[in-house]
Amino acid sequence: TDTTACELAITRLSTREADFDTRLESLLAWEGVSGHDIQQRVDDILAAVRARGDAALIEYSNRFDRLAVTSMIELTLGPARLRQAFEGLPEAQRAALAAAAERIRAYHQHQKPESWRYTEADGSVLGQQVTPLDRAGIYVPGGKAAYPSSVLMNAIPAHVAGVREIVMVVPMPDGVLNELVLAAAHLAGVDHVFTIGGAQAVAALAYGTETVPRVDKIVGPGNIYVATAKRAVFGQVGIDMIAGPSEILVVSDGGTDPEWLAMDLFSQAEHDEDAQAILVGWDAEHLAAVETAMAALLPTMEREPIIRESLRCRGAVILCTDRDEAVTLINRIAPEHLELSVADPDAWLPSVRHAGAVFMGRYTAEALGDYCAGPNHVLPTSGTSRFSSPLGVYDFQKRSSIIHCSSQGASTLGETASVLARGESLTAHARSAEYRIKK
Ligand code: HSO
Ligand code: ZN
Repeated sequence: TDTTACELAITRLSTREADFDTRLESLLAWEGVSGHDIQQRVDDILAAVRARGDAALIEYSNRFDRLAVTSMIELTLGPARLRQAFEGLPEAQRAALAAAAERIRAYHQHQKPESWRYTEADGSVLGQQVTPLDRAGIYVPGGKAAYPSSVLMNAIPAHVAGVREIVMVVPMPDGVLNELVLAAAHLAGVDHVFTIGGAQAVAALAYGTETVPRVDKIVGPGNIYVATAKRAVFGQVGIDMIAGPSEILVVSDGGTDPEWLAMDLFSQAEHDEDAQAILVGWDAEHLAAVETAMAALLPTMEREPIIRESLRCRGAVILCTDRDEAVTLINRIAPEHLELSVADPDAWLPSVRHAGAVFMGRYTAEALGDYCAGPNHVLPTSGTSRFSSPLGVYDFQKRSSIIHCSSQGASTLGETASVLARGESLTAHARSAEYRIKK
């Protein structure tokens, strides 16, 4: 006989089991590496765009996106076209997009690092000057992965940072464009849009062509070809982190409505089959109630097949013994998104050492952060929150060290520098410093 519970396949783990560690490891494992084949094809595309510029871009776009364009003009959208996309939206969408953009801008305004300097007793001044990048390139995927919210999240920090020119690329498969994506570009302060995608778009941004300006850094998600191309051009330009599939870790103390939690897990799982949704708690009955809610809600979901597959392959419900063990799990998993669905999340926060974003309390659904709370939704995935941070204003700026020696400062430092330079047998260094020592 069929029971509802059987309809949901999700891994159940308990920290009490002997093989828990191994099972957790294999659940979390994610290999984002690309094969030799893809590497080779990407290298060819990069070389062609580098050598032949616009002509190669046009050829690849016609081939991969099934177009029939003859000039880059057909692959270029100016500010007027972006504004038109925004103005053509239904009022509710225009208002929601604008409200989200405003909140994201306000949040990132708080992030702006300041230049600083200090003066030493001898009058020497030392400091750090913060400068925005000249140009940033935003990659926006086409098709089902095109998220207007991601356009806002990638471009607004660049704009707030003071980047002089923001260039966006988005493929136009079969000539189809997403008006919401263009409207988001308009709100986010994007200067030019080129309707190109794939490795060829990354190459155009990295090397520049007759039409596409060369940028200093490329950010934004993409498929395996885009990720491989970004890795290959790194060094020529800066890149953001290369993201793995999206993940959520929900920790529940048992006091949140099981349906809310089920839907929070689904909201991550519906992104794609590789996405990961994990629930942790120490109240076995409550965890079972969330599973029951998931089984009941799943058939009502538009993206049921994707959610089902994601939960089956990468999802888990983990029973632990207590709060402390839950904290240990959080830091071990180092999730991209952490929902602390507990009565007193502030009491937990100091023990959370690794998480891309922390959603505090029963009301803070990840979905609110994905769209409009204000913080960035581009976050470190696959455990990389151990050493990296959300995309932010600081990713579009760099720092220059400032050194201004007074005559007395140069004299004092000269003594130290001279000794060290002679130790390295670098005589020009030594003499350059010694000239400035006061007799
Ligand atoms: N959860 C995704 C962001 C997103 N969700 C965009 C909806 N649209 C990765 O953080
Ligand atoms: Zn999402």
